[in-house]
Amino acid sequence: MKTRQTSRQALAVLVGAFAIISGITPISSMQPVGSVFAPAPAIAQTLVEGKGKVIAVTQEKQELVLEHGEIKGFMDAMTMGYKVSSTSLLKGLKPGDQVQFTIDKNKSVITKITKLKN
Ligand SMILES: [Cu+2]
Repeated sequence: MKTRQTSRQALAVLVGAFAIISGITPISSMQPVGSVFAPAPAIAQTLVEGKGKVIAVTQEKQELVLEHGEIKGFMDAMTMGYKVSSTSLLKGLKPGDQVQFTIDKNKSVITKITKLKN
């Protein structure tokens, strides 16, 4: 008896939750992706993209020296060393390669590198 009551209550909760979820879905699908969950755009804003040429690759130090062009809103054109978020990002890179890269401004770390055709 007690068990049956409990499972009935549980079912009612499930049905209620489903109704709430399906009721919200049409509203949230009208919003731009990410606006419902605020943290996503805030994280995206710390990422900036740049283009440059690989000067040196230092696997041991997890570092890449780049001669890069101006990165709007972040820094002017210069040659400098950057840490990378993972050594796997350095794989296949060699001096002279043209690359496009994404930097996390807060950590000053390269999180993504794409090799461009020379
Ligand atoms: Cu720089």
